[in-house]
Amino acid sequence: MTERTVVVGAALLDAGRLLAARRSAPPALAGRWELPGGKVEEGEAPEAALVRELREELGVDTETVERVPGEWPLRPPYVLQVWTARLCPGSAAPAPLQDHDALRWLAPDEIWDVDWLDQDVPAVREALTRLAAE
Ligand code: 9L3
Ligand code: MG
Repeated sequence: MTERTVVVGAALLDAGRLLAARRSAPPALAGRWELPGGKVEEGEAPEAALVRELREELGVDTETVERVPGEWPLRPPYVLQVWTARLCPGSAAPAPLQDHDALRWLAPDEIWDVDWLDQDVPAVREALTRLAAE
């Protein structure tokens, strides 16, 4: 039995801004904002899962930069881990292709303007300290 499944989220940073994505599903989470990402598959490295999820969900080419320290509980058995990431040169701009219906690049003073998923708030707070160092 798998007792713990990692969900990876991206603090995608560009020009001193953080990307926030508004979920369109499931109904319980729709309308709330998150760090985009998803479940790590069996045998997949978390950083590879994150690059794959961002390609699927947003149509972008990215690379992970560093792990944001910490791990946050989601609905069991899921836990959230977060990496900072950046767009590769020549990547398309992010677009809400699946699971999202809006995207925003947030400057540090706009971070709390969106209604983040409760479970993402501590991760966003940590990511914000990295945004200030950009
Ligand atoms: N989740 C929470 N915060 C996040 C992400 C990427 C995911 N930043 C939660 C929502 C779902 C579960 O993890 O309940 C799996 O995510 P997804 O595969 O639906 O994106
Ligand atoms: Mg997802």
